[in-house]
Amino acid sequence: MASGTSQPVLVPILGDQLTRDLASLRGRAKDDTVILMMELWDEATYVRHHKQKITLVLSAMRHFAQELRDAGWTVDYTKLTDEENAHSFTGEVARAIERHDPRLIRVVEAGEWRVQQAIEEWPDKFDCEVEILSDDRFISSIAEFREWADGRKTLRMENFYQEMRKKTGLLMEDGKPVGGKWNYDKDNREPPKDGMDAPERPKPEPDAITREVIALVEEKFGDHFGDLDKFHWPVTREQAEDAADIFFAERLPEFGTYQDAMVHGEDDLFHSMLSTSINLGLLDPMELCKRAQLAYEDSTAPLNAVEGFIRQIIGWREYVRGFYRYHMPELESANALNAQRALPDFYWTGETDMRCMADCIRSTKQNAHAHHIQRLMVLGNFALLAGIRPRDVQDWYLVVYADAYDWVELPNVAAMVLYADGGKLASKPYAASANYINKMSDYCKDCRYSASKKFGEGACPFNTLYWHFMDRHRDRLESNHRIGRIYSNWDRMDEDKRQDYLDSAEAFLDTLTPAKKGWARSEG
Ligand code: FAD
Ligand code: DLZ
Repeated sequence: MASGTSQPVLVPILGDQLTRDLASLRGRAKDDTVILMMELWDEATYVRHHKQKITLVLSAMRHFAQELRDAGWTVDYTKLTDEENAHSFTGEVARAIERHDPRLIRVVEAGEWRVQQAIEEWPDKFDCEVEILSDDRFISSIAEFREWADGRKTLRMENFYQEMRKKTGLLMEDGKPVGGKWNYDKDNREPPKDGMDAPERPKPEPDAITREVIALVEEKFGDHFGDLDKFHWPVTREQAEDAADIFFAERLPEFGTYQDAMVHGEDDLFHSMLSTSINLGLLDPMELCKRAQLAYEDSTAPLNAVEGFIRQIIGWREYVRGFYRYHMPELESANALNAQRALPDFYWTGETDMRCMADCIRSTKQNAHAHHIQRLMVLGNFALLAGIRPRDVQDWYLVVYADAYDWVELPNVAAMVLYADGGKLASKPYAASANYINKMSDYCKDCRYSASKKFGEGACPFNTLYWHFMDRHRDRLESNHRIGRIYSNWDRMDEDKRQDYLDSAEAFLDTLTPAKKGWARSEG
C-alpha cells in the first residue's frame, strides 16, 4: 500500500507498457499511487506464443517492476506462479481493488482489441472511478486516425505518412520534404552483394531474472514452438538503448539500400532489430526517429536510409495501428479471397525443400524473428498464393514472433499479406513468382527447385502457384489497373502451357500436409 493515503490511485501497467513516461504515471505522486503489474495465464496462453516471446515479456516486466521500485514507486506485482492468480486482467484488477480500495483506476488503453474491450467494461464492473487514457507513445491517436480515415475512399499508408511527417516535422524543411521527395523507396531495393554480411548486434546474456523466467517457461510452456537456448533480446531500457546505439552507429547507413535484401543464414542484415523493444515500451519511437534524423544532419547516414527508417515507424507502424482499430473487429474474420486451405505443417517444422521458406522458418524458430521482407515476400507470399485460411496464418504469425501483438500482426497479415480485407490497405496483392525471391536473395542458387523453371518436375512452386493464384482470382483482380495487364501475358500463353502451370500447382498443393491441430491454440 502506498503511504500517505487510505484510498490511493491504482495504476495497472500492462506487459507492453513498460515505460516510466507512460501517460498514467505522468504527474502522479508516488505516495498516492499503487502500480499494479500482472503476470497472467490468459496472456501467456491465449495463443501458444513462441517460448522467447513469453520469456521476453515476463523478464522485461520483472526488470521494469524492479526499476520502478528502485525509483520509489509502490508496485504490487502478481507472478504467474502465485497461488492465487486470477488469470485475466479484469480478475486481477478486481483482486487488487480488494487489497487497496483505490479511489480511482488510471489505465492506458490496451494495444490489443480484445484487452481493450475488457478494460472498457471496468467502469461498469468496478465501484471506483476508472480513467482510460490514450496511449500517447503513438504519434497518432485512435481518434486522429479515425478523423483522417473517415470519408476517404482508400486508406493508403503513403498519404497518412505525409500527414505524420507534417505533424512531427521530421525530415521537413519550410513545409516541404527534405531532399524534395517524400519517399525514397526506389532506392531501398538493392539485392544483396555476394558474401554480404552485416555487423553483429549486441546480444545481452540472460541475467538472474531472465534465467529464472527461462526456467519457468521451460517448465510451464516447454511444448510451445521455438528455441530458447539463444535468448538475447533486450529486457531493460539500458540494453535496448545499447542495441539502438549500435544500430545507429553501424547499420543505419546501409539500412535503406538493403532493406529488401535476403541472405541465407544472415538473419539480421542491416535491420534495427528494435521492434521488440519499441513494442514493449523500452524504446520511444519518436526518439528513435529524431536520432535517425540527426544521423542524416550529421552526414553519418544517407537520406534513403534515414527516410526509410522513419517511414517504417511514423508511417507503417502508426498506420497499421490506426488501421487495426478502425477495422476491428471485422478485420479478424475478413477473408475476401475466400482462402480455405489449412496451414501446411512445414510452417511449424521447417521441413520443406523450398530453401527460402526453410531458412525463414529456421530463423523464426531460432530467433523468434524474421525480417520484414522474409515475412512479406517469402512466408506471406506463399500463404497468399497457396490460399491458406487467414485465421491459420494470423495465428501462426501471432505465435511465432517476439514482437507480435494483435494490433500490429493482424493488419500486416490479413490486409498486407493476404489481401483478406479486399484491398483497403494495399492497392493490389503482394503476389510474386520466384523471380522476385531470386532477384532479392541468394536463396535460389542452392535450392532443390529451379527459379527459372516455370512448371513441371523441379520448377519452383512460387512460379506455378503464382499463376494458379492469378487464374483463380481473375474475376476480382482483372479490373485492378495495377495488376490487370498481367492477364494479357497469361492470355498470350497457349492453352497447353497455361494448363501445365495449373496442373503443376495442383500437384504441388496436393503434397502439402496440413498442420496438426494445437500448435497455435490449445485444443478444447
Ligand atoms: P526494421 O526493419 O529495422 O524496421 C524499423 C521499425 O519499423 C521496426 O522495428 C518496426 O517498429 C517498424 N516497422 C517496420 N515495418 C513495419 C510494419 N509493416 N508494421 C509495423 N511496424 C513496422 N512488426 C511487429 O512489430 N510485430 C508484428 O507482429 C509484425 N508482424 C508482421 C507480419 C507480417 C506478415 C509482416 C509483413 C510484417 C510484420 N511486422 C510486424 C513488421 C516488420 O516485419 C517488423 O516490425 C520488423 O521485421 C521488425 O524488425 P526490425 O525491428 O529489425 O525492423
Ligand atoms: C504477451 C504477454 C504475455 C505473454 N504475458 C503477459 C502478462 O503476463 N501480463 C501482461 O500484462 N501482459 C502480458 N503480455 C502482453 C499483453 O498481451 C499485452 O499487454 C496486451 O496484448 C496489450 O493489449
